[in-house]
Amino acid sequence: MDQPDKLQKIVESRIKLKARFEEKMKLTPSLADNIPKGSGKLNRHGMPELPIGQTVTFKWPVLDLGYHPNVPLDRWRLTIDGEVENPVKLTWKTFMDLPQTKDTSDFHCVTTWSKLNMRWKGVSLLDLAALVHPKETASHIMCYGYDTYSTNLSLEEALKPDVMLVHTFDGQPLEKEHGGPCRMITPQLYAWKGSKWIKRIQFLSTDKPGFWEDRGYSNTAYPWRNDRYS
Ligand SMILES: Nc1nc2c(c(=O)[nH]1)N[C@H]1C(S)=C(S)[C@@H](COP(=O)(O)O)O[C@H]1N2
Ligand SMILES: [Mo]
Repeated sequence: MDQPDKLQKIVESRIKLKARFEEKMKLTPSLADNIPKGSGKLNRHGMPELPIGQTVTFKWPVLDLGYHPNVPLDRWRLTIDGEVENPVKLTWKTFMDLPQTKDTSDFHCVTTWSKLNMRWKGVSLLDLAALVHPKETASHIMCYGYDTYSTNLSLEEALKPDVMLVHTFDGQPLEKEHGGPCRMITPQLYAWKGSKWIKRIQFLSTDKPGFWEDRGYSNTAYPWRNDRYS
């Protein structure tokens, strides 16, 4: 298939996926909550800019398991597999050939700092899902990092338009300490749901806990409900 045909296929598949998860997505906290808890002006999602218990930081702290894997671009691979019709193993080139999205969003760490208005560029998870065609049975994903990290998400959260695999922050390549060359971001959930140094996205037919979810953190991780621990 040549490039325009491939893009056309992704666009068609994206529309179908959106329709398939529309109803479930409406029931997620960020769309269903009438009284999100927080303060400050309303953000782009119509929610108070600062979720309850959070403080704005202008710096960008580094939080992880302490090991920063080195992933040169020529050795970088992203596997997307599990409950999908078309599993793929992308190289940096095939990843960068996918539709590129720019977005500005916020970052809320469960340790109570929030960094607002971060400018990202990357590939939306919705487009990656459109590429691999999740089977009808697919309901969740598990994301794995090159540092052995893992974190899980429901598809109704993962397919929100601001969930992305980003390679560029503020016009510069994402720094290694923040998960470069490529990490995931989940702006409407606590930031631990976004794996740095992302290596694999596995589609699942049942939910299962990732690294922090297994260690007492909330499975749903919704900042405007102070939903930190389970
Ligand atoms: N691979 C990987 N991803 C990870 C983590 C990790 O330890 N390993 N930590 C998570 C946590 S708890 C947070 S708050 C954010 C921190 O991202 P930052 O270091 O860029 O601020 O990354 C998340 N993603
Ligand atoms: Mo965190």
